[in-house]
This record gives sequence, structure tokens and C-alpha cells, in this order.
Amino acid sequence: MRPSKLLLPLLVAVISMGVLTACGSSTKASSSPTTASGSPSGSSGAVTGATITIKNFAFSPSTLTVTPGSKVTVHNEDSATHTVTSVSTGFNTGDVAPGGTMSFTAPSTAGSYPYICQIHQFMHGTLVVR
Ligand SMILES: [Cu+2]
Repeated sequence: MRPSKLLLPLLVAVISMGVLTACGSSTKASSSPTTASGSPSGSSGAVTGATITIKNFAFSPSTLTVTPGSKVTVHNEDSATHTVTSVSTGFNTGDVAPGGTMSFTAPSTAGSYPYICQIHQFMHGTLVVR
């Protein structure tokens, strides 16, 4: 009876220590989301030369179909600044100056992505990814 009485507290101590350290290390790991907004601008193997042309406060074509992750060029032929901004999260060219050209990368997930001009929100278009 003597050896077991000595062993038990030791066992409990070892087990509790192990549980404590396991708990502490797993839950304390704070996953800080590093907002990496810098997308690599390496244009390697352009898929399709899809282009959205803005003219007379309208997107042309109004519905553009591209492959996932392909590069889309936006050309502004108006005398006003426009943007191509997806309604939900997806893409945003930012300001495209009159006569200017911008490009963005299409979403990698297939779907229908409505977009607007942030400045003239009556301007609507749809990017279809498939
Ligand atoms: Cu506009």
C-alpha cells in the first residue's frame, strides 16, 4: 500500500501540469490577421484580354464573362472619372481618370458579380466568372 500512496499525488501533478501547458499553448495563440493588401502584380500568362469600356456613363459590355482570376482591363472613354466597384466584396479599380486605363483581377470563385461606379451609382454592370 505504501508505494501507491506515494505515486498517486505525483501522477496527478504530472497530468495536471500536462493539461495546463497544453491548454495554455493552444488557446493563447492569437491569430492576428495580417491584412496583406499588396497583391503581387506579376502578370504571368494573361488569360483573356477582357476589357470593360466606359462611355457615356455606361459600362460596355454591361455583362462580361471571364475566367476565374483573369485580368480585366477597364478603359474610360468618358470625360468624367469612373470606377468599377463590385457591390459585394470582390474587386475595385478605384478612380479611373478620363481617358485612363486600370485593371483588376477577377474573383477566383465562379459567380455573378454586380458592380457599380462609386461616383455615379446608377451605372451598373455585371461580371460573370466561370
Ligand atoms: Cu462613374
